[in-house]
Amino acid sequence: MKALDLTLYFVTDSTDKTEDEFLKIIEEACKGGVTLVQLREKERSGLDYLILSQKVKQITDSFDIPLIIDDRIDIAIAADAAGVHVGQSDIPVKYARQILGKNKIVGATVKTVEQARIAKEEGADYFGVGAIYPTTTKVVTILTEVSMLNEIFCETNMPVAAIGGLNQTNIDVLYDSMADGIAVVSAIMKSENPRESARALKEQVQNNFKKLKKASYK
Ligand code: TZP
Ligand code: MG
Repeated sequence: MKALDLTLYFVTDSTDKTEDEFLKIIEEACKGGVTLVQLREKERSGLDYLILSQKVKQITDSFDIPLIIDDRIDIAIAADAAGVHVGQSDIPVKYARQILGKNKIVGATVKTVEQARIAKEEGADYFGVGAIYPTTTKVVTILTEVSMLNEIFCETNMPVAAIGGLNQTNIDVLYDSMADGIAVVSAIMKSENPRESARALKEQVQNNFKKLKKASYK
């Protein structure tokens, strides 16, 4: 398994895009330097999800970027993705880990310290915490404070990606946080120039996030 890097986690949404447009955005995002890609599809049949994930994996593989599949362990296995991301109403981390084995990535959405402790104990590799800001992406979520993200990190010492409504104009709220990076949909997916948006976001995170700044001093 390639080392997990949450600096700029691109979560995709193919809504309102042709397949060509969608795949092109993923390629551009990879060129811009995203460090992890998650294919997040809510409406597709198993077959469609699998075929799309195979196409996306061809792209991410060519940049050596791990591909995570949202919700569906079966699709992650069939596509030989790097792992899966599960929420609180998906298959619990315990079973995802059991099914996927120790060499795949299992990410979990957590909003409380209790959820984080359980997910860690069950074998999660990282947490997604949010929504930090309201989001226009279709998701059932509630706002989660940066202070909660910090608490989750302090109580579990796990890698944490902040998510929800994040873009270049508002991620300063995370500069002093314990986040290892950001997960974004719209900031890249809806950008006029996904490559440049990815590049600029990554630079901003690397230069300003407390944990990443420290890492680069080593
Ligand atoms: N989980 C919490 S917020 C969110 C998910 C999947 C959507 C984030 O999308 P955007 O467009 O970056 O706000
Ligand atoms: Mg889910």
